[in-house]
Amino acid sequence: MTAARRIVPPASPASPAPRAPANEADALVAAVRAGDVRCCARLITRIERGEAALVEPLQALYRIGGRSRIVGVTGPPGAGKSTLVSQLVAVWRKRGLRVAVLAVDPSSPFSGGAVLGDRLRMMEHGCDSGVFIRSMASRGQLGGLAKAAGDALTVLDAMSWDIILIETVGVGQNETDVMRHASVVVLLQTPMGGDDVQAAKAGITEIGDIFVVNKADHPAADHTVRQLEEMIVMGLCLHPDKTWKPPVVKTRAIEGDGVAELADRIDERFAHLAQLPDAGRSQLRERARHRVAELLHHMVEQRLRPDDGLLSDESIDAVADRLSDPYALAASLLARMD
Ligand SMILES: Nc1nc2c(ncn2[C@@H]2O[C@H](COP(=O)(O)OP(=O)(O)O)[C@@H](O)[C@H]2O)c(=O)[nH]1
Ligand SMILES: [Mg+2]
Repeated sequence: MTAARRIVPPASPASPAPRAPANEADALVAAVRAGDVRCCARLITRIERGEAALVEPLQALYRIGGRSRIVGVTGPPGAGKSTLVSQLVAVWRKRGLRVAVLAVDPSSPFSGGAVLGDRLRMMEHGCDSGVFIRSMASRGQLGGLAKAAGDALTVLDAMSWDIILIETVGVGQNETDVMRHASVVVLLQTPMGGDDVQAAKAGITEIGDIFVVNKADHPAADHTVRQLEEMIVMGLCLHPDKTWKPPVVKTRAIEGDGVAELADRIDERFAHLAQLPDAGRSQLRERARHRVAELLHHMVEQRLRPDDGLLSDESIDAVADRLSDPYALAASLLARMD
């Protein structure tokens, strides 16, 4: 990706004549559109708290988004994701691109220890106004981390960063869900001696558009690269786009080796999606469908909270005591949800 091929101009106020916002939602939307990074950070904090009042601004922000390239980086803990993300940011900055990073780390619920580590590692970008870095940990958000991450992406996307990078630990369903917001997913592996690769075991290889074997300084790196390549040829990677053969890139993130090549491969995947309107379109539809399903799930969950009053203790007791059944109760609750 070169500066000349940049598809998105730097964020600038989209409305030429700023008017006095009628209410708080308008003010938030105007600030985000104008690229106000501090407002954006505050908004993400409110999203993390699960504030219901944000629906209106998020609706407006979603409608003006869609121009950022969203790239996901996932893989097991300690594989070198944060190190690689920081290096990718450096490569893209050199290419003249503005980058936002959302590090989603469910493993640090309270202390934020791992997240703090990520922040420190990325500090070299700390003073660069072309970079925005934000961590999200699961602080018991209502509706879960994946939903909060989706809302945060809506905010970042509305700011028209050239690239939005999402980093998650590839271990659970939550993380796979977060990756579904990305157009291009980079799956990180570390070298292993055995016959198997972690990716196959983790069962998430179908979400990887590009495979990275990091820690290329390790003696087993080439072996792991070959194994991954074999697995891809054998079709075990189950990539939904049959016209795309996921490349395998070897990196040494601590030194930045292979990172420019990875950025090129990411570029190629975006170019591939752009060339194949059907693949690009079906991916957009899949992402939209996922957003709707995720929100619907969240809305139903909210309605089932004890303080909502829809689901009474008596009706639950009736199911527990087998006087009623969960099928009938679920159907009647659905019918009563407006
Ligand atoms: N030997 C080696 N170590 C690396 C490499 N990349 C990252 N590391 C180290 O691996 C550890 C975990 O890295 P981190 O980026 O925090 O991994 P994450 O948990 O996947 O985000 C750190 O100590 C890094 O310095 C590499 O290419 N080679
Ligand atoms: Mg990390």
